[in-house]
Amino acid sequence: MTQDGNKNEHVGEFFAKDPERADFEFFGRIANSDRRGFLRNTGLATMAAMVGTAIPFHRNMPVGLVPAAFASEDVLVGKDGLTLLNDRPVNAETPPELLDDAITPTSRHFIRNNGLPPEEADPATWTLTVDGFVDNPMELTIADLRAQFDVVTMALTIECGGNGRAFFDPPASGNQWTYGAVACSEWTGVRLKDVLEKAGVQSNVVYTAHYGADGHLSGDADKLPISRGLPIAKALTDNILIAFEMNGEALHPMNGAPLRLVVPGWPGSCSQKWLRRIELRDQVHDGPKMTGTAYRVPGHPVAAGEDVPKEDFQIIERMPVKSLVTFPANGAAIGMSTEVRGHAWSGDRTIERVDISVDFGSTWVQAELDAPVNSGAWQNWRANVALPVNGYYEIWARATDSAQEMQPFAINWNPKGYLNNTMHRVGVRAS
Ligand SMILES: Nc1nc2c(c(=O)[nH]1)N[C@H]1C(S)=C(S)[C@@H](COP(=O)(O)O)O[C@H]1N2
Ligand SMILES: [Mo]
Repeated sequence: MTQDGNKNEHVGEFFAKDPERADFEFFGRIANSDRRGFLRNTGLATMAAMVGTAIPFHRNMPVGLVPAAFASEDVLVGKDGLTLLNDRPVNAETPPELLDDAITPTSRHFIRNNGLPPEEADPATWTLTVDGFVDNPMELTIADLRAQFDVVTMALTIECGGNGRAFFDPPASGNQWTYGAVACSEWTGVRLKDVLEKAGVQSNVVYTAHYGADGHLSGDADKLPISRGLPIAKALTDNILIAFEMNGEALHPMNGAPLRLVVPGWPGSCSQKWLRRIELRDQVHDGPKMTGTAYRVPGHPVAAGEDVPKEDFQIIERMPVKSLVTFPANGAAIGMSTEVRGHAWSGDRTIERVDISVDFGSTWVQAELDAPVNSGAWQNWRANVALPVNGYYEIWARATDSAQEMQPFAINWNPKGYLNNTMHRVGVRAS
């Protein structure tokens, strides 16, 4: 698999091709002389999550052994039905029909890794450093966070900036996400704002910088895979969490255990996983994947395929208005009358309406739309559609947000394939 491979690969196939490498990539397991290799920490937790329970005899498992449970099912990376886009680093997305729940179960939350998850992720000894231009630099354990700040639970939407990249023409390099690099789980943690205020934000601060514990793909310990930040005004809004629980349980190892940021409505890359340090800076952060063309788009519309000078690129802030049809599934056979449902979201805004068409956009019906359960959560919608005669239909969904921005029909092309918020189309056969 190449970095920008189009081919989807299931974990079983990956193990079949090169079992020892697969074992290392997924579980960090390296064979010793008798082909045994200990599964430790994250690796063991990942495998246990993948099979759904503890593995009492894991010490006896030969390296490269395909757990039989994976071979027969579409099970991926501790997850349920995710599509693997890349194995190094591990990137996997969720088919839209598996995102039907109002709150995304952990097993269906996508995975976007830029590097290698840390080996050691012990919540008891993990610390978070807050430093830079602050009055009181702090080093906090997770127990300190729980004891010193309000602990809150919020449903928050994370969408990768590159979700929908697969549909750009000419194609853009990077993970070929289709629809499923988005999720809205329930996160428990403390507000970033409360922690920054306790540290004392100095008047010259303009940006945060986030540092995680994951390793660079090169193995070079001095290199970070990704370190991004936020304008300080955004960092001080009250729906950004430093989270230590996901859906009422410890974070999944691939989703940043034991501690991560969750910044709803902005590119997922702002939500640093395996969070070790937040630094306050007197200039815009310039860490890996903050500069050049990473998570940046031209500040003006460009023609498809156009060469854009580097200086025209600007950092992506809020994610645009978007919706997903989660029922029925693309390709489904349905009855003549069906409920259609899904979610809609727009960074830093609310959704005002969702319209559905079953006749290629000629006519639209307005869906019933729920308010967000809290600021930063996606909104659920549903509509009943009755179809006139047997045949093939496309269900289109189009969300409009509180600033009257509407999802486009055609992609606004950009060189790296970010921010694709075109309408979701689902093909069905009705009889
Ligand atoms: N430390 C660290 N944090 C990270 C990343 C990463 O590679 N390393 N990937 C980012 C990107 S690009 C996205 S889209 C989200 C994805 O979160 P998830 O893997 O929990 O779905 O995590 C972000 N946080
Ligand atoms: Mo991302």
